[in-house]
Amino acid sequence: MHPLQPWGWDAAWERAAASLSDLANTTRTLVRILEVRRDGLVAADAHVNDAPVTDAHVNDSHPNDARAERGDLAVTVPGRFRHDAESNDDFPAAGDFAFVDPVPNERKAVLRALLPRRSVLVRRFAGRKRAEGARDADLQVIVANVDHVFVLSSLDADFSPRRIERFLAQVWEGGAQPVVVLTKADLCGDVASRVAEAEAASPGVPVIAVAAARGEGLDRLAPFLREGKTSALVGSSGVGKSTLLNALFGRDVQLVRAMREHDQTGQHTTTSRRLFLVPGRGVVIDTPGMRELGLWHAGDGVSETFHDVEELGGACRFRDCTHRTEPGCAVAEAVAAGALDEERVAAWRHLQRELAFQESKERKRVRKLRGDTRRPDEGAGGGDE
Ligand SMILES: Nc1nc2c(ncn2[C@@H]2O[C@H](COP(=O)(O)OP(=O)(O)OP(=O)(O)O)[C@@H](O)[C@H]2O)c(=O)[nH]1
Ligand SMILES: [Mg+2]
Ligand SMILES: [Zn+2]
Repeated sequence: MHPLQPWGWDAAWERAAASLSDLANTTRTLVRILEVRRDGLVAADAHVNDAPVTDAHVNDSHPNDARAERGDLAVTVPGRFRHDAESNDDFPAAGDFAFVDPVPNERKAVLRALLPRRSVLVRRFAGRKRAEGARDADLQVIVANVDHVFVLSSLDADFSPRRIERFLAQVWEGGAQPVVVLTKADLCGDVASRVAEAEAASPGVPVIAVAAARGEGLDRLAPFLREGKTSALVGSSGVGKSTLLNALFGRDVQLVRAMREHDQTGQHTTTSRRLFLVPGRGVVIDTPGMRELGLWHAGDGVSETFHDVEELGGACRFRDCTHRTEPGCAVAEAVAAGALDEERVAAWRHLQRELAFQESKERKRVRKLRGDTRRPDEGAGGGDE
């Protein structure tokens, strides 16, 4: 068995690594990046020592311990990975597989190249806020190479089908499979109708209600949490991502917000993205709370999320119908007949507008990137389009 197999390594990754033949011949060490920190990366490695990596990341010390655990490899990132100011697509993210050059006799290595990503979750920064690790980038790859993204939404006052729709559009676009998880079911008097609302907002996506603090509903997540697969937990701060991870683990590996604190303090209990190897359940990535991922090049994702609106729209008289006041509008007819929620059409329209704006920006960026010859390890990084 390949030592990285529990971390998601498979035959397709083997081929991807082999195709980077110059690196495969000179550099023999492959890693999966577990966490991105200000001072470097924490990785699980395949070749540095002979011990199986299966229990490399089980944290026997204090949860959220700042020190690297025994078995983890500390990887430094050479400056050339930060050079591209337009976009930090090439900057390593939690979940990336990479080649590294080990430092002899130390649990340290230097990043060499990333393997092309299979899927990404990208976050867009509004205005001038910067992504970690990049000088000016307004984009950040939050996690790479995930099979399932659990979009968590709590069944309390903050419940919002519209927010679920926006998360789903991003997940589809990034190439992962979404699963909607409604948390804190114990706090909700009418779980069934909330589930129905969430299902209406996410056609074709499983919707699962859980009360992770009581261990309820976790077995329904099992089909997605398989060995060798990677899942990420996303959602607003306080929805219960870390509580769910701890419940899956069967013990506390991540800190959870103290009970009495309010969710509205703006404080995040989890502060970085991190991969955990959960025995029998594959790899699970906990993330700090995000209300939104922002929308970036999410065209296909919008179509998936709103395929009911778009399917009906195919029967409208005009091809570019905005489903407002146009004659012969099949969507307006469906709304009038009570077959389609009007808010859903408004949400679709809102995303369409944002999308048009993003796409014009992105076309400029792609043109610029094409002419950019400074990029290190051409062909080894990025790979998401
Ligand atoms: N009643 C109830 N409370 C829960 C449940 N799951 C989580 N909580 C509570 O919700 C609060 C936030 O939980 P966390 O797991 O820290 O939330 P998080 O999503 O990891 O938050 P960030 O790390 O800030 O993004 C804690 O006080 C938990 O005890 C649940 O199933 N039922
Ligand atoms: Mg957390
Ligand atoms: Zn129409």
